[in-house]
Amino acid sequence: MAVFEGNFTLTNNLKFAIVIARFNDLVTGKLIEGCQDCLKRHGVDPNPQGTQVDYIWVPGSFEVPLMARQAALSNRYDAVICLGAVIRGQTPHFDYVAAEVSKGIAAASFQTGVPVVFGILTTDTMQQALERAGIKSNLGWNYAMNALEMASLMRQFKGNSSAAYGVFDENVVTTQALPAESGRKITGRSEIEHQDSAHD
Ligand code: INI
Repeated sequence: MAVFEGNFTLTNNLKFAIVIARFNDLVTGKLIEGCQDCLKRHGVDPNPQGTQVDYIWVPGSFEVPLMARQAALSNRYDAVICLGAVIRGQTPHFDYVAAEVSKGIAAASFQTGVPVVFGILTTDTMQQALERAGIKSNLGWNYAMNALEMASLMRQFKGNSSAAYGVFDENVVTTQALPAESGRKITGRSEIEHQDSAHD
């Protein structure tokens, strides 16, 4: 038997997408800085002109899951980091937006087999959000750590022939009925990749 565990050192080949909501960009801009700082200190080049990190901007947190899923399906990234800030004080829609974005991000990860990190702050006030985005601590750093760990864990798991990766992945995909719009039954990872590349 084996133990699988992510590490934070073999990072120079890892690739990430960061999907960021513009809404509350005072907060999300700070989360990006925390992410970049963490990635850089662990050997990942966060430069958008470089080869390791792409940045995808969307209007608000509600739109994050769609682009996270697209990024995961593109087969370009080891992990996707989602950044947003949903603040209760600003809208009666808080509960709807917060619920949809959390469900959507979980679905994007399960459906694609790619780690998708939930980096959406849900707070009562702007003050609380800012405290988590740099004033007290910066959770952007933690989200990047989660992405590094999951990216390296997935690489190890896929690379180990004794791990039942294909069976595991096939179960996840078929039970999540992905993607509904295709009208085709998806039976495994290779077919998802094939289907996605047809849209590129
Ligand atoms: N989007 C956020 O990211 N955070 C919020 O706090 C927020 N509020 O307060 O409404 C918000 N709304 C926009 C939403 O995410 C969508 O962009 C919009 O509804 C269009 O689909």
